[in-house]
Amino acid sequence: MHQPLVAQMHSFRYQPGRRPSRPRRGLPRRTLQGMEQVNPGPATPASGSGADPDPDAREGVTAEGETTPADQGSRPHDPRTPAALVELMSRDWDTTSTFPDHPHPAAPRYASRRRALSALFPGIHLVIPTGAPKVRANDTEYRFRPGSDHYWLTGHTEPGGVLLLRAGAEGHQATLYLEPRSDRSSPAFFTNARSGELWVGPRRGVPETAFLLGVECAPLDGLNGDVRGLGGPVLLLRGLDPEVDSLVSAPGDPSEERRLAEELSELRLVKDDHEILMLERAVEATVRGFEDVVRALPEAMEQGERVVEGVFNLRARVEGSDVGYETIAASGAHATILHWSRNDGQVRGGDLLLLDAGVEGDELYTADVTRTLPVSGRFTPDQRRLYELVHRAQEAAIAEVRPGAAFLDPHRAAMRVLAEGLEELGILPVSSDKALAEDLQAHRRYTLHGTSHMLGLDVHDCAQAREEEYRGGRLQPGHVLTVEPGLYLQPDDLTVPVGLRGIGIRIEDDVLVTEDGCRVLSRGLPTEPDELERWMAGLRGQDLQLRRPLA
Ligand SMILES: [Mn+2]
Repeated sequence: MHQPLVAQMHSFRYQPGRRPSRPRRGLPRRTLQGMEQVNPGPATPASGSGADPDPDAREGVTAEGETTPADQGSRPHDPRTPAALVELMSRDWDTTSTFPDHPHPAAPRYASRRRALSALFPGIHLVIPTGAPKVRANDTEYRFRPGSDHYWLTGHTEPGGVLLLRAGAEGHQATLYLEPRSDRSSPAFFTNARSGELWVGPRRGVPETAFLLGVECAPLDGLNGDVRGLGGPVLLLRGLDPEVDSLVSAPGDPSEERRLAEELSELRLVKDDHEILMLERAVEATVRGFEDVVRALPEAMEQGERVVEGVFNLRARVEGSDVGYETIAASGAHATILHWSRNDGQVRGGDLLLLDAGVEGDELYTADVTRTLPVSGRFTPDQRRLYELVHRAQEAAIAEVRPGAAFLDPHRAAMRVLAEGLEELGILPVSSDKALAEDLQAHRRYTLHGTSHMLGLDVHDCAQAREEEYRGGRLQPGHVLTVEPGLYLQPDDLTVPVGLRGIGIRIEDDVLVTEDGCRVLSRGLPTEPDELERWMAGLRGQDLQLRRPLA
């Protein structure tokens, strides 16, 4: 039986009819009737009210022997369910169908992606899981986010799904395995807190998903037998769902299995028109999130970086699925810490606030944008000098983005500008030419990271693509990448003039490679320093406006 890992843990820990009992010390406990009674132990049958000494027990709850066997997914604090209640709950529901009205408009696109993958692996069965829910603490989980490759191939969004592409004489036959509905046709709809529809809301079932997404679907519990029954080689996208991982043994040569992840990443490098539209929408929502943050700066100066994160993330929930990655709300010297996402510091009037954040839209494509803002609305002369240097580096990098350019050309252009600027500031210990040499890279003490990565369903998209197709490859129309040079002068760096220490600046835009050059998708947020100050001044005094602008 295949179940997501967490479900398996539940069923392992809490067997039907056997609630784990708390440690008992055998001391007399007061019953409801005020009688002293020695703990009767879990095997003692209850006999009317007051007989069960468990304070969690409620009136009407009967002995363990009468507990429904369908309570898989119940937690220790849930009341036990008598058979009579199961019977009562199981009848008198309106059975009007909730079948989808029409197939998903993107269904043909998912099918053609599966065909493209199929063509690369003739005669090899492919297994692509979406992943299981992840535990946050105890019995609470993070909100589920589908695995990007699985989603890209199916459009399926529910946890635990597995796509099987069965190799045959004429390509692959696709089957999407998913958990059937836990609807009112079985008591689990109210006894299973993990998947019962009274607890988690209606889900899409097997026939509904097959109709909606245009792919053959089957119940998840058939996966195990079907995978074991496959003849011939099987490749699995490993690391997403531990239980599926255990179904397929790794091939002797690990590069065989890696090839599946590589090919998927490489197929996702060039975005189609719809993907570009989704990225544009995510960027537009992100622009509004940055506007929200500027409006909230007075509050942030009272309550700190948490306000910045919270306000941006509110926009992400209002307009999309979530944030595409942990928001970085880094004020003052926190801006020199690349992945500052604790966001629990202060925001002071003279600080620069580095905000690196992206809305992930309803179809899971994410923006990834950074602006570095003077909290007061005006740069100090030192801040402006450094900001202008990073801005020049970013302009030089964007000028290199065009079809046929090396992926690293924008990075090299940005590093040249930054190294020369650091030399002029007297910070580099050697000349910029020497610093830029492959065997030294001295400027990187202050620039730290690469300038670009691909962007799409994942913030660091297509991460498994081979070197020669990505980092060492050439840009093509339909690539979407970030351009994000930064300068980070650590507060404790003795090579930096005292007045410049603790300043961190990054400017990041999302850029689409077009037929003849590029288009900056995030132009809605200014980067030039005077424009940035004017943009901030224009938002000053405005209240938060959560409504989406009318299209
Ligand atoms: Mn980025």
